[in-house]
Amino acid sequence: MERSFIAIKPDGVQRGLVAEIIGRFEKKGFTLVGLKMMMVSRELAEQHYDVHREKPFFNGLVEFIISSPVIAMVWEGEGVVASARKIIGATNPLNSEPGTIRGDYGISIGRNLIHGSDAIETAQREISLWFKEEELATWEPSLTKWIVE
Ligand code: DAT
Ligand code: MG
Repeated sequence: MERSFIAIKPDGVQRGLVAEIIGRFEKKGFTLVGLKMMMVSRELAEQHYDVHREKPFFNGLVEFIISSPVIAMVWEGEGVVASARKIIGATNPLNSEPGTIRGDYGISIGRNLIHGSDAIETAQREISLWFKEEELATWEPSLTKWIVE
């Protein structure tokens, strides 16, 4: 079953948006299979954002991610990777549609609240970077038959 790595960044936690953000994925019908609150090490932040290592915003991005706790999650469901990106909205919150998380709650690209994997292969890499296998719960909610035909 498809899985995505989703993280509420320090601004989302500091602003008290944890329940609101988790609720959007729950209400959509996706299944939460992993969740932890953590201070992120510099090493993990740099590995997570490795593709952006040469970008001018890389150092600021890493400093931001390690500055305050993050909620790291794995969500499961058919099409979850692409769907989560839609729920999250465009990278720059001023361009994100209203109704998306970034569109509803953000203004600045450096304070865009949430991370979501951008492709299935990226999700697999990010999940194994952030979670040990035993931290993930494989389960089928009894509601599934009322959500997926
Ligand atoms: P996304 O988080 O939508 O996948 P990304 O992978 O291109 O976006 O960039 C990762 C994060 O880096 C993004 O959420 C916020 C930050 N970022 C991206 N572009 C930026 C820019 N031009 N200036 C400052 N921060 C930026
Ligand atoms: Mg990205």
